[in-house]
Amino acid sequence: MGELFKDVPKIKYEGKDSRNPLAFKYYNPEEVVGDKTMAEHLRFSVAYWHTFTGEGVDPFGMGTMVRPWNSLQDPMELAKARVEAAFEFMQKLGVEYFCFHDRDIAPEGETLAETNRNLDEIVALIKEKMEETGIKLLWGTANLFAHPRFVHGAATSPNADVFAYAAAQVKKALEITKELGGENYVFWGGREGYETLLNTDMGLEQDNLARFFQMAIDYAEEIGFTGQFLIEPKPKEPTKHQYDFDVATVLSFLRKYGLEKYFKMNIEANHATLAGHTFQHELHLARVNGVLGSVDANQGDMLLGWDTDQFPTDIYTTTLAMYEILKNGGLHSGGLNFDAKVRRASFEPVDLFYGHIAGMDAFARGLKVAHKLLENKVLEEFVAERYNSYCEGIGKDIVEGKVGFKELEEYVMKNDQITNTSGRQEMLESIVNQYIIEV
Ligand code: XUL
Ligand code: CO
Repeated sequence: MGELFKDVPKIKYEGKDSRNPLAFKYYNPEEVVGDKTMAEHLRFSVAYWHTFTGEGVDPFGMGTMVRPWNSLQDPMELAKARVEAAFEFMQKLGVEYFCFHDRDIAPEGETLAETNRNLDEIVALIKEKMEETGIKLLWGTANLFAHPRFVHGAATSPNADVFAYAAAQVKKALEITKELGGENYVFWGGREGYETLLNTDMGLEQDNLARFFQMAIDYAEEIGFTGQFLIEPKPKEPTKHQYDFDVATVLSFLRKYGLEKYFKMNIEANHATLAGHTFQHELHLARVNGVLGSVDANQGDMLLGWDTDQFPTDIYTTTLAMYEILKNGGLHSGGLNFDAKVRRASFEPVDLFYGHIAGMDAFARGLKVAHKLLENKVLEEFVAERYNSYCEGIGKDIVEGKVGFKELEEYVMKNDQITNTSGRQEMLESIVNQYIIEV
């Protein structure tokens, strides 16, 4: 089809004084921050589904997106044009990773065998493009929620034939993720949840979900797929109650079934806020439990109660997110995947660039602020000091397991006049603001 985004040149870093909307103001891929370049820290990824497959449909109206490939009728021709578009887009943007669901990249056929043949054809084309451009696959996944067969769920469906179908689909998705050198494989719980407990055997459904994960682990081992398995928590939508509600729920699920050593988490900002948490809370909880694997970088709208998947532009949030990521020693095989879509009214192809530039600049700025906060040990020293009572005396004895209730009562009998110190929340918030403004 030739060049598809004709009016858009390669996006360059022009610095904070630039007024060119098609340029980065903060994201300078080569710039070194601490011990790595920005590109190495941030590992940005484009989400195939929103950017190349999404049409801008909402419950009140049809698709609005104007795309250079819209005129193609044949589903395989359309799929091929999207591959061309994806690689042109990612090269122009300077993003090195992408993520996809199996059904984003190739259409379903009449049978599973035909669907798999469609996939193979497109995967071969994607592989060629990856070799040509050096762009890599951050993660692959399977869409186990869109087709009507998954109306009651996939691995948690009451219908065993659906469980089997989902297994066959994930088997193939693992194979193509391996074929394309995918660094991770994601399970987002699609329709794995329930609408009403009046018709649901939650115990069996959760046992089956664990069985399904174990089968995926076994098959990955069999084919030599060594990428990281990730679970992406979300509390609701599409089902009223999703089993992978939040980080805490997923951790307890994994531990119950002895699966914890095989999984890390893919934390999505909008899912965190839907669960009543901040993005930082979910990243922090995953980090302190050693399971912060990757990030779906987006933001929700606090006035709307659903998963709006907007491009992340809130620098306060990206700063605190990057703070957690730096404290995690980076994302390792994970990355910052823009699971984000342009608004339905931002329907021109160039809006796809504006959305990603906004997100990349917001995270680049967040990275620099977070790095400075850490370098100057601004919060670190305050937190260390706040818990200092556990480094000596009775606190040290508690931590080292040397005392029980009897010894503690004995201690308190002699030391029952408590002195507390201020938590200084407002002072700390003000310092974070100062860094955001000045760095
Ligand atoms: C849905 C969602 C998914 C996953 C991949 O809310 O975030 O797109 O990221 O299946
Ligand atoms: Co997501």
